[in-house]
Amino acid sequence: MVDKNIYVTMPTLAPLDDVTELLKGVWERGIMTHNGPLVQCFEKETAKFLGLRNIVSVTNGTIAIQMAIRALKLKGEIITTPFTFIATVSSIIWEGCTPVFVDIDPETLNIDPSKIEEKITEHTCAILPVHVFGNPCDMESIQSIAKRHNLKVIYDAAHAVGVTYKGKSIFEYGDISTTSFHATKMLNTAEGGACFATDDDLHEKLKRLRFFGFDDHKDVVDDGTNGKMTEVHAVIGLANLKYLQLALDDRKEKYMLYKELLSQCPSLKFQRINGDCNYSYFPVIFPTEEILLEVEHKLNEEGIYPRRYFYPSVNTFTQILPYVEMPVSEDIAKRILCLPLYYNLDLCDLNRICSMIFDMKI
Ligand code: T4K
Repeated sequence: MVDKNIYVTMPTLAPLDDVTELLKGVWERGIMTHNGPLVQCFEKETAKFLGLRNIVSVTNGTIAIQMAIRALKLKGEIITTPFTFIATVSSIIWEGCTPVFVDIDPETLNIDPSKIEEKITEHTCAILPVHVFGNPCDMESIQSIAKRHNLKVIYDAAHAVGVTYKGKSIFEYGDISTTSFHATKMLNTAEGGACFATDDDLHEKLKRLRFFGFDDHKDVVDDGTNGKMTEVHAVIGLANLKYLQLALDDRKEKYMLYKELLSQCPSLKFQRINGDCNYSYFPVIFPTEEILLEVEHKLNEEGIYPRRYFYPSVNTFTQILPYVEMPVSEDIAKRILCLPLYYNLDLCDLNRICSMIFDMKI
């Protein structure tokens, strides 16, 4: 049954024939996992596309963050943003560290570097910012704060596949960057993710960590986990990788069209992009939560389902964390809505969504 509703996103999928062709090889070899040939090929081809040397593919973007924390042997407080998906923060907690929130910049929606130093204590071991919606953080400021205080930096780049910053891949900044290849991301392996270390020893360590901590001789030399990507996920990734540039170009075109059309509504605000972006989401900031809810309701009536990424602000999850006020993040979280944006989104539907919002005269 074909679902005619329009959701916030849909995976960009290669033609099924591309996938079955690759799957045949998996069936013939019978190698399903444990760093098989297609996982290695996926890593090589993805690294080539992104202009990178080091990539360690893993099972998802959450385990990628956990492995990064473990690889850097972090203990104590990790400074992060409250305007993110819960996985950023739960990974910190799962690794036995304490998340310490720093509020965001209301324009870029990324962590506000001018507020980081006041949160640094003798227990702070790292900064873990997020490139929210693929928008690069102010990495110069973050790196210089980290250097001054001898802190590690992990960038949660779950949204940032394909983003470059100052001429190189965004994954080449900090000590480690992590990403997600979840079905909803720019490049998807259904479930999947990766770690990108800027140091070769760390890269080798991450490879061991994803494989129970084994070295090449099957000695356990690190405190590892099971983070291995399977051959089937690598098949999906390899097939989709061929269409990544097409998807990136398409996404940018649609983002720009949305922005042009919605700029006619003077009260709407958009994320300020810091240089390059992959335009993986189209977030709109409404003047009030009431107006957002009215727009959401009207779109829902037409079978259109935008999403409130990220709502509520993560610092308000009091079941798992003590509440600390984060006024900017809490305010933005209430007023932000991501409109449908994906490769198969029909331009007529995009125009229709914009007209519906425009007609509300907000
Ligand atoms: N860091 C950040 C900053 C993140 O945003 C995320 C994940 C992570 C870390 C962790 O990475 P992973 O461990 O997930 O690899 C989604 C994703 O599950 C999650 O990956 C993502 N961020 C988060 C922002 O969004 P939901 O709750 O929106 O998923 P769901 O099922 O409601 O899907 C949204 C829409 O996408 C649906 O309305 C329809 C469409 N869809 C979804 C799936 C799963 C499809 O068309 N096909 C599908 O298979 O979480």
